[in-house]
Amino acid sequence: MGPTVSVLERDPRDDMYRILDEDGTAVGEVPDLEEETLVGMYRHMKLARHFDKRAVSLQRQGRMGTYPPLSGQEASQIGSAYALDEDDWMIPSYREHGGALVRGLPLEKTLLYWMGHEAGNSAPEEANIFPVAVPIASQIPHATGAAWASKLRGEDDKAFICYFGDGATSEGDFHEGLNFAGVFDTPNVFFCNNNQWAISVPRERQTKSETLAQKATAYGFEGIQVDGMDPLAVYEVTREAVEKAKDPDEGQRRPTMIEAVQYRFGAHTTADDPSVYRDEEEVERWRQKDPIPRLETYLKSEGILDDDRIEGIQESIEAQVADAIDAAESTARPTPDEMFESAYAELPDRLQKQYEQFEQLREELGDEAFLEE
Ligand SMILES: Cc1ncc(C[n+]2csc(CCOP(=O)(O)OP(=O)(O)O)c2C)c(N)n1
Ligand SMILES: [Mg+2]
Repeated sequence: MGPTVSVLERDPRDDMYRILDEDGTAVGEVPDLEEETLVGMYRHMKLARHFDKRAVSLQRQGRMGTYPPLSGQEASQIGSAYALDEDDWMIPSYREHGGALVRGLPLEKTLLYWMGHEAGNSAPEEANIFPVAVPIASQIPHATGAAWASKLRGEDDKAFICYFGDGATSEGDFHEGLNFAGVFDTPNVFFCNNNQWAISVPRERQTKSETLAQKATAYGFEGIQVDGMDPLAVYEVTREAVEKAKDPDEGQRRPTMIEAVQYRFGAHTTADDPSVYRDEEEVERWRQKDPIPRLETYLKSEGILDDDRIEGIQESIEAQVADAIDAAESTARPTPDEMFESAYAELPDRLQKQYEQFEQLREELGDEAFLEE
């Protein structure tokens, strides 16, 4: 049971919605979840954090091409993914490996993707997840379109949650996607990960609006700002938004925009050096809000977790990540012609010609000639 007054009906410029404060004390109504579900959330957050650490290390050792770290963003990813029903759809950006894992995308696939394998892009069918979208905001109109298609089919049992960053709100695709969703009243949840930075561009340079959430008002539906480092608050607002998308009350609009206020602790990707544009002091300030110790303290204070169980969880996630790395690294490396295989069902003439030319060069020069020194 959620609060009696929908949290979504708050003014998006009010203080952001929060359930756990920064030291893990409950300051709002805790969602009525089974203890094991709460432990599951905690485990997934720890797993995402450990995976992240190992993935950055693999990239540094030359065992992976590039990688976008998620540390700091676990509460938003895991809290929102836990709020979805099985038939809902997730439309991610490129940093959503934690949320994707909850949906059933194995860690091995995420590793394969960033190692350059096409196989990393094919999710298990039952996971209901779109492929990674790298062009900023391009996934937003796709999410609106998919939700609209579902509505036109009269399905009424699926919500479509779309993730994007603060930087994406400056793109035309953001406006088009949300405007269309408002007009056609599509079953969407637009989940903005406001992590304060778009690579080196700070949030203040994206918009003069006081909040990003209030942009929803212009599109005619609700927007809410939530503490994105509080997994319980993220769960609650996403749950309400998902329910409303599928089953709105009289006079309610289906779409919602959630602005989850958070911080990425690491670099934008392994190709970025954040020390050139932000102070260590700022990072330290946000580290005080770390979602993992916050949930851990709360669960311990409720007697749901103790040190022994935490140790067991840590051991099991380390083994799980090690297995995923072994599986990914023992997959045969992709062959160069795979580049041409999956973008089109039938290659357009232009690409067919490039493909033939490429094959000819491979035959003449050998694959070694294409490798970097
Ligand atoms: C259309 C487009 N323009 C530029 C880029 C290069 N680029 C990659 S990530 C990024 C910043 C995105 O910031 P934000 O939307 O806040 O997402 P975050 O990575 O912080 O989650 C940019 C400009 C891109 N991928 N696509
Ligand atoms: Mg950002």
